[in-house]
Amino acid sequence: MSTDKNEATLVIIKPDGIKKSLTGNIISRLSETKLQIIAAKMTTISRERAEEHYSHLTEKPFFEELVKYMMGAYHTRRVMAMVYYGPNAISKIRTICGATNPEEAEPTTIRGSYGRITTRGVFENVIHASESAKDAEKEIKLWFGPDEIAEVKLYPSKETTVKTKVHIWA
Ligand code: DAT
Ligand code: MG
Repeated sequence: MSTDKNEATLVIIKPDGIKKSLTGNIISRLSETKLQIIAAKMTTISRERAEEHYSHLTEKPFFEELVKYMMGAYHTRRVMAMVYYGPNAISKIRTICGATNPEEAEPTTIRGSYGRITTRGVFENVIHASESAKDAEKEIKLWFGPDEIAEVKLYPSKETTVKTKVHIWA
C-alpha cells in the first residue's frame, strides 16, 4: 500500500517549454494526476536564483550552461513556476515528466515528447519537478513566499513588517 500523504512539489515550465508554447499542454498532462495547483506565477530567474536552485550541481561541467539556459539565454527569460499539492505529488509529477535525459525518457512523458539535447550538451528537458520532500521544501521556499500559496499552509511562517521599495502602478 502506498502512503497517501499529502505533499507539495515545485514545477517549473522552463524557458524552452514556454518558447515552444507548451504551457497549456504541460498543464493538461499534469492535470491527469488530479493534484491541486496551490501557487502559480510567470516570472524570470536571476542568476542568484538559478544557481541556488541547482546548487547540488555546481561542480558539474554543464553547470554554467544549465544556469544560462534557465536564465533564458537561448529561448525567453520567462518561466512558469507552480506548486502542485496532494497525495504522493512528488512521484506522480516526476513520473509524467520522465527521465532527466530527454533521450532516455519514455516517449509518452513530457520530457520524452518535447525535450532535446543541444549541441552544447544541455539537456533542454522542458520541465522541472522536485525530486524529494526535502528538495521540494527548499525549492518552494526559494520560488514562493507564504502569501503566494493559496489555501494550504505548507511550512511554518511568521508575520513581519518590511520596509522595502516596490513598484506600484503609476
Ligand atoms: P532532474 O531535473 O531530473 O531532477 P537533476 O536535478 O540531476 O535532474 O539535474 C538538473 C538539470 O540539469 C536537468 O534537468 C538537466 C541538467 N542536467 C542534468 N544532468 C545533465 C547532464 N549529464 N548533461 C547535461 N545537462 C544535465
Ligand atoms: Mg533535480
